[in-house]
Amino acid sequence: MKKLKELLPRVMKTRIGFVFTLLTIYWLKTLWAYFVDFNLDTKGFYQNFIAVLNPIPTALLLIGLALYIKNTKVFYGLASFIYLLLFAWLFSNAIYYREFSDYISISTIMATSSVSAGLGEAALKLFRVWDLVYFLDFIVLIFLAVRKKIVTDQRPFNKRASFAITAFSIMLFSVNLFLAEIDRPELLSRGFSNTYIVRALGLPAFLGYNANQTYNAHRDRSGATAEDLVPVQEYISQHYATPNDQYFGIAKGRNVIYIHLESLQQFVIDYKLQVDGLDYEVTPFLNSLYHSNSTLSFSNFFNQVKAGKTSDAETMIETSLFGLNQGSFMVQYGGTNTQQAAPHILDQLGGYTSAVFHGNAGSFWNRNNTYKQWGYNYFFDQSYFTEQTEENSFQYGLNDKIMFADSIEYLEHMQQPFYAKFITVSNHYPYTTSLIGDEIGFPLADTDDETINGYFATANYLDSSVKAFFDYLKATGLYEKSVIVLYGDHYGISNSRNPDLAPLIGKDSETWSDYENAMLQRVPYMIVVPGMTNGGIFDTYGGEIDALPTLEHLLGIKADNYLQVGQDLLSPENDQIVAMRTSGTFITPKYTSYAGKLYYTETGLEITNPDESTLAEVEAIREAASAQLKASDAIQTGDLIRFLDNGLPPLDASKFSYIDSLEAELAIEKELGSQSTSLYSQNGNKSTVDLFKAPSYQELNGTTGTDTSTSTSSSGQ
Ligand code: GP9
Ligand code: MN
Repeated sequence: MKKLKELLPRVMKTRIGFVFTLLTIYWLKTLWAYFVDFNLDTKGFYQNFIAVLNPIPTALLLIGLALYIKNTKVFYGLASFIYLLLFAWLFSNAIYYREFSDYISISTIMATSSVSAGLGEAALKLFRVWDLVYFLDFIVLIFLAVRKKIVTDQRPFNKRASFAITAFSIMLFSVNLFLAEIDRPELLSRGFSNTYIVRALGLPAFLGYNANQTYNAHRDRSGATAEDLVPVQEYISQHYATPNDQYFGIAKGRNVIYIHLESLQQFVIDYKLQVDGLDYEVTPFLNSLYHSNSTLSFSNFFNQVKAGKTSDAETMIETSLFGLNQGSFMVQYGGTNTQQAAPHILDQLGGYTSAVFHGNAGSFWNRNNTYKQWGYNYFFDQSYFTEQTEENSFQYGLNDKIMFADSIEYLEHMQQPFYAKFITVSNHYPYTTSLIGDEIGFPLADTDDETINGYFATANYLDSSVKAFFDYLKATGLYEKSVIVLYGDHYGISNSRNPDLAPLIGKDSETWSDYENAMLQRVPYMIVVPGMTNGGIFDTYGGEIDALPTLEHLLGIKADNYLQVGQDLLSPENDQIVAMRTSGTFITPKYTSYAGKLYYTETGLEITNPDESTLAEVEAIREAASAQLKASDAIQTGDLIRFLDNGLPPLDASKFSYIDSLEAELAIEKELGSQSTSLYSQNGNKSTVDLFKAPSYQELNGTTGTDTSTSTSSSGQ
């Protein structure tokens, strides 16, 4: 301490010393915030290294600007002022984070109500004793000032040297950006989550990034008027596919349970992996659902995501509108646009309570903000579940069996009917890190690509997690009261890896084509309606954009009242044109246009010289696909639903909070008393948590790790 008292005035004697002192203090305070206040969710040395580095470049750049000033007073004033701004931004974020588990964005600042919710009256409550750490430097400064230890340097800093400092900080920032991009490719173009940006580039850079995004969104939005609704509404009414009488309303009033099957592709359904002459069925449970009479299964259902991946799939499933051509809709618009998503529609029309269960941080893909705009009552993210360890999770979150198991205590307190979505993660790239211990046993494939090799084992784990959850639904009786929808969000094996996958699915790596890449974009889509007997496998061509209208019609809700661009897949009027997000790319039962090439869908034959009539036919399809995307984009980027008056009352997103959700559920249960429809109440106020059982792979298959159910002998080959 004594040393510091001596050293500090000495260092601060020069202007550059003063700048570096401020920089060091800011850096230390940021690290304090990073590791005490924020949950940056960093994993491993590399990510931590980037986090420790990132406060320096921007702070040096900004505080260093003062060095250009000649006048002594102005120099010290400006340097301190910039430092204070940086500090104020850091500290407000630290406080805000305690309430919202997120960082302050431009739209938060502009929406004064939520700022005051975060930083107004309640703010005092959010202060902690430890916050004194943030103010230690001011105490030292006052002390030094009183002791007259502060001296100023009258000599202006060399112009060239000032420039060198600026250049150096910009170079440091580039290094920082480069390291961050290595850790997370496409960080800036895809966005992912505020946490990702902050932990990679720091708070000031996050503000710049967010400002730029907000500006772009604002520009499109402010140019749009109610007039723009006219062509969109026209498109939607012309494109509407009327319900199929046979299925309309068959699931009316039931709970809706969505199971998001991470990265699961349709080729896995009914697939058997051959290893050492033995066949291993990858998804035995999903296969049984696929072939059940109580399931509406689809064999030509395509993912339509782009860079927003999971978030694009969610956007389509919940709103029947596409993600963006660039980046993620949920990240860029999800938290601010007026939207009419499934939870809100079902709440208004059927009194549904809604929740999402997901074992990753709530800020990923900006879910915590988007879900409020979608009308989700509850969002049970990572913070509600068992603490994550190396054993029970990997970089994308908690393992699925544990996520399902931990969800039960919250699910059972939801009022029925409910709309609940479970987002799985274990079957996520790289497919090698999520399974350990007793879950290991399903064989790895034997190709040159490790990613492919691990995919089947994680898919099998996902399958047995889903089975465990279904067993629970059956044990509690929720099963008969629900309709359960399962969908794969997007490919798990990327096109560049497909040639290596080819031999496993009976294809040739050498002749592998873009047609085959296109066909592999199919994902499972199954609607389980317990009690129904006229299910089956439909070969209708469709995609994620069609899921909501399909569900609405099953629930007896006409979809044409909303700005949804998909079509009911059970409707005889369905056009069967699957528009992919990349322009000019589409799939129909007859033609496939993918990666700039045209094919016959049935045979895979490339059409290199189309005749006139083929050209005309293909052109008409191309136009239809582009009209669908155009209508969707107009709605999304123009925020057109804000102008819509279709009788659905506007939603007040600020009334939702995803903190203390169990308490909120219990309060409602208590208030309703004997009227409560939660499973817990219906079960005589007894918990059903014990009814969930998820045996591990080894418990199911014995410790040898060989499949006992479907193995066939190799001797006949
Ligand atoms: C993470 C998860 C993964 O929360 O949903 O998203 P993805 O990487 O598949 O887009
Ligand atoms: Mn995904």
